[in-house]
Order: sequence, then structure tokens, then C-alpha cells
Amino acid sequence: EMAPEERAFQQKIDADVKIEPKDWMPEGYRKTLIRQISQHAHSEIVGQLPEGNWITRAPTLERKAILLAKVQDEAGHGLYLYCAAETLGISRDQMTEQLLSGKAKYSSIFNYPTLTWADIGAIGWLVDGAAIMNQVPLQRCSYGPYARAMIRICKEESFHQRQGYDIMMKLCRGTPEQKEMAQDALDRWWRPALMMFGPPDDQSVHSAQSMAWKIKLNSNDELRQKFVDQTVPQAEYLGLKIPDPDLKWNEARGHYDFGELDWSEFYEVIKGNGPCNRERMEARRKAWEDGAWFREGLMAHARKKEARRMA
Ligand code: FAQ
Repeated sequence: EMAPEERAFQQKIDADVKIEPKDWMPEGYRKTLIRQISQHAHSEIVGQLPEGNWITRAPTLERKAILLAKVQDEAGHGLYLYCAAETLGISRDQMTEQLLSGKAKYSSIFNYPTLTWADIGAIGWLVDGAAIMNQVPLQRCSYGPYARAMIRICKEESFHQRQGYDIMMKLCRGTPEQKEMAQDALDRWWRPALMMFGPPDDQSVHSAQSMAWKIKLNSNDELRQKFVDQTVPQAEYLGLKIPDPDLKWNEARGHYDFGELDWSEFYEVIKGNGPCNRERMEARRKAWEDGAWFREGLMAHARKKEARRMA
């Protein structure tokens, strides 16, 4: 039995009326949004690390400038999303604490290493491609500040995706060694990219409630399937082979069938046992500690200004 205010709230959601920060909302809705938006923000921030690894080694000045701009965009997305989460009554410091203590997650994908330049292409093509697939529908999600943040973020993500595909094109039209490097990157990033969409629907604990609240508009498996269908022709155009012997067009379904993923690997990665989890968290911890003097300086300045105002 729903309380009257909760029934009114659900009616608004069902009618596609946006929920705004000062509107009444169930505690579970607020908590779910804080969890998802903050984890999304943390993903953008941690997501700078694998690519940042290649800024100093980009093959040309132009590639370096593009990569630098992309990584800066990710910092911007993170800050945007922290602000959206703050409208729900949590502070950025609290979110950072939750990340550093391991309570808040960030996307599994950023716990894999970037071994060659082709990985920067594969990340743009596949990781940003998956991110867009997930984020375009979120532009229509029920929470106003999150939906609006997604609009600009999606525009930038589509530039990111194209720069990645452009790197892959260049490598695939290059020497045999370059093409091999592109294939190797696809081989390593394909399955982790498919896991970005989250566990299979029958193991997704939050999906049903989040979909009823329109915090999510599609299920994890729906988006994963859409991503496979979109990406297979792109791989064919590059002349690369998707590393899945079970991948096959299914005429009756009108979709590609694809092989079962190793979900034990996914759960290990989100528990903290992926190839780079420790390194990533260490980098974030160091950034937080190294920034302490600056935060203290800001606070001291604010106190001085306040004291002057009161005098
Ligand atoms: N990694 O019940 P569900 C980017 C967790 S894009 C880690 O299905 P939900 C751009 C989940 O949190 C990447 N954990 O969960 C970029 C939950 O655990 P919890 C970020 C995952 O929330 C590109 C548990 O498993 N995008 O950064 C993952 O309904 C290139 C059960 O799962 C977003 O965050 C995972 N892959 O659905 C940046 C988009 N999947 O929280 C740099 C917004 C699931 O109870 C370079 N988020 N879990 O402890 C979402 O759409 C959803 O949160 C899902 C998960 C779809 C990720």
C-alpha cells in the first residue's frame, strides 16, 4: 500500500514529469540516485587514468592535443555529475570519502591496463561507445539535474567515440604490425566493454525498482544487445575480428547472438581484484592527499573573508 505522497510521486514519473531537487521524493529514490550518479562521477574521474597513461606517449602532436582534450572533458563530466549528486543532499567530500573507502564503486572497465597506443583507440571506440549507449537514454531519466547533465556529456562522448574509431581506422590501414596491434586491443577490450552494462538482468538487483522510477530506462541486457548489434558492422568495416566464436547473426531475432561472458571475472573486478584496482585507488588517494594543502588554503581564505565581512 503506497502512501498518498508516494502515489503522487509515481504518477509524476509515469507522466514523464521531471523530479527536481526540492520536490518530495521517497528515500529509496534519493539513495539510488546518489549511488548511481556518484558512481558515474567516480567512473569519469578514475576513467582519466588509463588514458592519461598515454598522453606523454601519443604518436603525434595532434593526437596528443586530442587526447589531452578528451581527458579534460572526462574531468569536466565528473565535476558536472558531482554537482548533480550534490542537489540530493550529499557533499562532494562525502562522495570522495565513499570512493576512497571502497564503499562507492566506479566502472569495472577502468581496472584494465592500457598496454599499447591501440588501446586508446579501442577505449574511444568501445568504452565510449558503450557509455553513449547507456547515457543517451539517461537524457530522459526522471531526475532533472541528472537528465540535463547527460545532454552535454553525450555530445562530448560522441566526439570521444569518433576519435577512438579514427585511431582504429588509421591503425587498420597502416602496416601489418599496426593492424595486429589494433586486433590485439579489440581482443582484450571486447569482453570488459560488454561487462560495462552490468550483470545479466536476472542478477541485476537494482534494475526493476530503478526502471519503475525511470532512473534507468533500459535493462542491462537490452543495452548490451544494442551495443553488440551496433559494433559488429563497425569491426567489419575496420577489417577486425570480434573475439567471440559464438557471435552470429540471428535472422529470426533480428539481432546478433553472442557468447556467454565470464561473470566471475566481473564480480572479482568489482570486488577490487581486477588487474589495476589497487593502482587506480592508490592514484586517487594520492591525488586527494596531495590536494589537501589547496583545500586548506581555500578554507582559510573563506574564513578570512567571512571575518572581514563580519567586522
Ligand atoms: N562496474 O543492479 P545492477 C564513463 C554494480 S562510462 C562496476 O545492475 P545498476 C565514460 C552496481 O553498481 C561508465 N560496478 O546495478 C568514460 C551494483 O552494485 P552496488 C560509467 C557495476 O546500478 C569513458 C551491482 O553491480 N557509467 O565513465 C557495474 O542498476 C571513457 C549490481 O548491478 C555509468 O555509471 C560496472 N560495469 O546498473 C570515461 C552510467 N555494473 O551499487 C572515461 C550510469 C553494475 O549496489 C573514458 N550507471 N555494477 O554496490 C548505470 O547506468 C548503472 O549504474 C549500471 C548498473 C548500468 C552501470
